[in-house]
Amino acid sequence: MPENIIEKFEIKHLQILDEKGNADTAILPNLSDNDLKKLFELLILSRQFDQRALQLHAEGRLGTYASILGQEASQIGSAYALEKTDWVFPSFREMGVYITLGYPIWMLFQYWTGDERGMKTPDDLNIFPVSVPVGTHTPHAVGAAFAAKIKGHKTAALSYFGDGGSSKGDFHEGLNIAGVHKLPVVFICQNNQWAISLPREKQTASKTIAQKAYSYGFEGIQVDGNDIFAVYKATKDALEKAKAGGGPTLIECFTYRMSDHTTADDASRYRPKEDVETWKDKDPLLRLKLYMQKKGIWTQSYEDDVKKKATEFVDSEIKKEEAAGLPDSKDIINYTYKDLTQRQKKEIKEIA
Ligand SMILES: Cc1ncc(C[n+]2csc(CCOP(=O)(O)OP(=O)(O)O)c2C)c(N)n1
Ligand SMILES: [Mg+2]
Repeated sequence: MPENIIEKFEIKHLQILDEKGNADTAILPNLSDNDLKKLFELLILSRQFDQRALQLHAEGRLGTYASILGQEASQIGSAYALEKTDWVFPSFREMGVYITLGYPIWMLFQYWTGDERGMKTPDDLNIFPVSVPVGTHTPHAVGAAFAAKIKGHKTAALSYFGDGGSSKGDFHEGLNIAGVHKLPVVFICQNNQWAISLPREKQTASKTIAQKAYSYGFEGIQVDGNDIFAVYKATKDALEKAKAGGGPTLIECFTYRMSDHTTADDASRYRPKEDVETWKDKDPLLRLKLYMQKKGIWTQSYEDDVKKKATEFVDSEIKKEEAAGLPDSKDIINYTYKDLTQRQKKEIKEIA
């Protein structure tokens, strides 16, 4: 009896902009010079935020922080493809996403000092608070997509998580339901090769994370996560497909965590220095800069000016955050439930 193949799949890897700043014009997304400058400026601003957060931590002015260094294109490229009405469910390493959506930077600093008021999302932004528990927000994104489908809203939900997050039950439960109901949801896995000290090879035996989508009946694609054009294009296409009733997509952004896991970690204890050196050449910011230079829309004075403005702006946001003062100590009890329990009423009196 001949064997009959009843299912086949293949995984594409999308790269548009290479390490030398050359772009494949046949598949280049439609981005104006103004868009390119905005992307470049967002990359610089996010990097400045990140560096200042690390410095503030070292000075004891900020709590434990998770750096985004090296992952900026995955975050900014995908967030730039969103419409205002789409819903975003981030993990804890998505400061580039918040910044691209226009989240107040001083509030991001506030959050990382341990002050939860920083996560009181402004009313006009559809982004959920940081999820520190790994992966638990993916079912939330799926739920939001289900609601949008039932209500007939033309919106999509987007969940960000890491390679480590793809091992969680929440990931599989979320993708399964999304596939069954063909929901308008986009899953973005930032495969930065590490989950704290656990390397990608120990996370899963499958060759890509993208291929996991096929188990749930929808498309998965791997993109060069340090190529802002590839990330933007894949996300835009996936969002359009979702809103047109075509169902979910899993996008694996193949990237690298250039920093320690968080400020509480020391990656030099478990990963080779040479790996980090190799990835330096793939820097997302350098790549866009080289492309813009070839196009004649980058000059050194333009970059100096962008950097100066980003530095001044981030510093002024830090001042604003520090001037906001400490939260009311009763808040720790006030927002646990809608109404205070008998015991909480007693406790709150003790604080006062
Ligand atoms: C449910 C849960 N388990 C464990 C942890 C501890 N933890 C924090 S981050 C992390 C690794 C996450 O790796 P990955 O999903 O690849 O994201 P990355 O940190 O690389 O961005 C772990 C195990 C947690 N926060 N939540
Ligand atoms: Mg990871």
